[in-house]
Amino acid sequence: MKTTIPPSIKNDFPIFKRKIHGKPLVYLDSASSSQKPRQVIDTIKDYYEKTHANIHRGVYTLSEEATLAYEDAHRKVARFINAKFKEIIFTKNTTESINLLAYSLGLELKKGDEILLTEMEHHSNLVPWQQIAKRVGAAVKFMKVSQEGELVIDNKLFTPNTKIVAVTHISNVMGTINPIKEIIQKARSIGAKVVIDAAQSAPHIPIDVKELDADFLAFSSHKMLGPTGVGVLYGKQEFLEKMTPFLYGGDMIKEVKLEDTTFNDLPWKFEAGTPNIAGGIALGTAIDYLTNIGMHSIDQHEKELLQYAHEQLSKVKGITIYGPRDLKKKAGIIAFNFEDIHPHDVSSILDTEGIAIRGGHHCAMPLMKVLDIQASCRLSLYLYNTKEDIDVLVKALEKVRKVFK
Ligand code: C6P
Repeated sequence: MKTTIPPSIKNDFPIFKRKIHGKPLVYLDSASSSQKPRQVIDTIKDYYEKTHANIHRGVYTLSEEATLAYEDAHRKVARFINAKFKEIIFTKNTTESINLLAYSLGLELKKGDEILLTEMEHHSNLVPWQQIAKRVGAAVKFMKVSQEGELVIDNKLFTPNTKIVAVTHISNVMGTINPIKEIIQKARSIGAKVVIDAAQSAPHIPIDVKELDADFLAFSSHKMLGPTGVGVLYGKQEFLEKMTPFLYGGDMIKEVKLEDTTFNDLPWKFEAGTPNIAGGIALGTAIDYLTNIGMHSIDQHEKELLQYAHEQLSKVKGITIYGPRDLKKKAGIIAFNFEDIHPHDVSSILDTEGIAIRGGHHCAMPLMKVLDIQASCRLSLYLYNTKEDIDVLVKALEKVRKVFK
């Protein structure tokens, strides 16, 4: 059976010409960061060769061209998730997008207010809330995670004191797809604002913020074929208009007097200082690339590969897989342990076969505790992966077993 996206797509990604320890690269770590197509790499090169100047400052050709291209990238991201231009803020990464919210929304909380998170959050959607809560005296509560890696949604946690609910859309460890529509509705019924960490969903499945009715949504360019150093924060315009900026300085102002300052229109009110112009424009190219292939096709392709990977890995003796057994509840991420071999050792030996997977706590230490493990191996899939990649991995695991026999 063929997968939705043909293996020839790898030709668009120059890195797949590389050999690692003399072997073709099998890249199974896109949840950490994706590889980049030629189009994205060329955009960065072209920009610096032909267009670079600072944005929103000069009234000369180069500055105007750079400004238009950077603003156009915001428009592309807005269309990608069905948002308005004013609702798309470029940040450094998902982590900065969430910090922006924690500092802006979180610092307005009072003693007795509650922030509701889950036990499966990446540290980026946990530590900022935890630390800001300490400052203001708010409480942080957590939705539990079952042994099958699914959220246990307890109505009692949604109280009149809950002001912010911040949840990951897809677990970066187990691939669990959380029922965010249900969570958003519950939050809505108690008047809490909802923050969706879409770092692992926006690159892989179609997202429509209007349909979801999400208040805020954060993701990173580098996990969706774009460059590092650019992140996105979507926020409903009505909320962003009222929020205080997180960073202050140039470009985010309308008028500055020695005594006080008025702030710029959205989205620039939240983009202080010279941004990553080339990176932002190249994110626009990544969005074009993903849109041309189609997010539904990418989703379908990854579902096919996930099923194949599960079938093949389940045949390997000594494998323990974490996360939902029902693959309909799971995205293209598989956390596993192999025999009692440390995930770092598994990863290092796989590297000698040209295979890149991640081993460790995956920046989700509290989840490791819930699963009662120190660490795990993790493979993660994207549009350029093939069934052959899985076959190479499964074969290489036998080599790992031999080394540790
Ligand atoms: N997860 C992983 O290997 P940044 O680093 O800011 O671009 O993304 C942070 C982040 C936030 N939320 C989720 C759900 C994530 O998966 C990540 C990044 C990578 O799982 C690197 S730790």
